[in-house]
Amino acid sequence: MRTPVIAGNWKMHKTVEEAVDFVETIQRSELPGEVETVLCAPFLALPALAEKAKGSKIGIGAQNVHWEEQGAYTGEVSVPMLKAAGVQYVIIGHSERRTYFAETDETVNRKVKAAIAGGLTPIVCVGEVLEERESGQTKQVVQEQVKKGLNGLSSEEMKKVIIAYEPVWAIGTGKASTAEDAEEVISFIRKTVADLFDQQVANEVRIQYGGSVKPENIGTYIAQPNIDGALVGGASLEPASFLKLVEAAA
Ligand code: G2H
Repeated sequence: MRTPVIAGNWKMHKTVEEAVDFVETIQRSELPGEVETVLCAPFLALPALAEKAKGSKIGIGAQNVHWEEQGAYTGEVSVPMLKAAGVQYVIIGHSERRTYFAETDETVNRKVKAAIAGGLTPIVCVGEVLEERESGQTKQVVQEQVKKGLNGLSSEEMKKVIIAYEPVWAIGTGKASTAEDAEEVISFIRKTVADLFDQQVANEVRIQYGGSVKPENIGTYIAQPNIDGALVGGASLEPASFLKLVEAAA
């Protein structure tokens, strides 16, 4: 009932030319219609990618955004700027931004609200660090991130959000969470959404897994009833690997 989303998070990889080459390569293959396919690229590549992907099954996303529309915020990019460039999605609150750029649940919340108000689909990342997992706090941590990050949204707004559960210890480490563990946390996140909003919203909202997803393991995640696709870093950088991920989700 929920359309799975496979989103590549290229992080700080690819020049404009490399990004365009990538899209041209994957456009030579038939993408399955029943999977929402998204590429989240560095800002510089976004206008060219959005132009290339226009009218195709590929959606284009940014990896960050500011909550104000304009102003004296050196180095930042706003929702209307992304919209004008043809961007449709934005990753918000990735753990790398929380860790290296001091993002908090409060800034995540402002960004989510701005994204939705401006017509972008937010992909909101939550996840625990290793010490939190080892001390049994995973559910408490993700519940807090979901509550604060999505605070104040209406049910209709919440249905537009995509949540990505990314255990921080599994990111780029090759140590993926098992599909069963990811399913347990993701079904808990869905229950949290039901408690905060209502059951219908919880049934509709897409929740992805992220953290060392590869063509070899994606099938195990997709097979879980509550996992609606993946947010993929390293394995999204090569067209052949990315295509395998999309095909596996169909
Ligand atoms: C988690 C993920 C993409 P990777 O950050 O968001 O990266 O697949 O390389 O672990």
